Amino acid sequence: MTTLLDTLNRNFAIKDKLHFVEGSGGLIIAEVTTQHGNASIALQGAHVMTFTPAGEQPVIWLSDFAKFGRGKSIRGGVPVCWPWFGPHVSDPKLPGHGYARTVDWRLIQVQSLSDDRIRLEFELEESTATRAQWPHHTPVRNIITVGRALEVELATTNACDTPITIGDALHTYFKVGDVRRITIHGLEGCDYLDKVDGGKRKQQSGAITIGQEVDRIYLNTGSNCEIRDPSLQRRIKISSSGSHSTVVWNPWIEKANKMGDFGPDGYLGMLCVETANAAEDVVSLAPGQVHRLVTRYEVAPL
Ligand code: TA6
Repeated sequence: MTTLLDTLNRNFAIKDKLHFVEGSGGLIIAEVTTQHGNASIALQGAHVMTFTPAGEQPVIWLSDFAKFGRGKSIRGGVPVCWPWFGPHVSDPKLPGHGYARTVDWRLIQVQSLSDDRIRLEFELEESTATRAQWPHHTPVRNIITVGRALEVELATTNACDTPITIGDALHTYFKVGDVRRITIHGLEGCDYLDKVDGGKRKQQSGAITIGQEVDRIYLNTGSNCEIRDPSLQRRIKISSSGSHSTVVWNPWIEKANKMGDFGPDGYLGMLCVETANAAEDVVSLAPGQVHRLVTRYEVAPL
């Protein structure tokens, strides 16, 4: 019996660059190897799990205590939040951050690009289960390019004959040496909703530091950001387009323990800086319109 794994390796594998394996929890994983950087991507959720540039520490954080399984969200990597961000606007029974990250995506094409980059394009597989949560025809693709930098593009098409409102995010977990020592630059002066303080609207003064639970939606900003990490002696440069919000999150001790898949002190080694359209920044797509949420991660010396 030909398995999906056999079919993927027959149709898309590239010697020494791309192959597919069965990972924990029965998830199918694309393993990408280039001279400039390596990555692993679960087909479920088109979920980048790891990204490590050549000669560097991993850029993307994946919890050592992450739980893997069909229909389960993964603690770490680049979860795709779509077609809403956070709790569903009216139905609390629907999954937080939408369903995209826990359903199957189909691999549409693989390209071997110049300077040894590899690009994989996935499309969410609609089903009765997804249509029950989202009765609109809005095909969505996730296009992931692996090289010295990691590029992710979430492209939504409104194939309906009426306008559709989408909330989305690339909910990226970055690996840091010690979250208490990092600073985040690029959001100075921006308004944000402080979810740790009742959602109050505040304004950012100076660089962002993390010394307690932080859960903020920075609004009306398409700014590029930078994480400066003195422990790992590096900067992570985050550039984006098609994004009007940036979410900054670290659960700190109590929330991380409650979530149960960070492990002891896991919170110290991670930081989420999410390229998003959330809260008042959700996007309205006219019929036929394509919305592209794009982000790019690259490391540089501090
Ligand atoms: O993006 C920050 C956030 O909305 C936090 O409030 C927290 O819920 C986090 O996402 C993780 O959510 P998850 O559903 O992945 O556990």
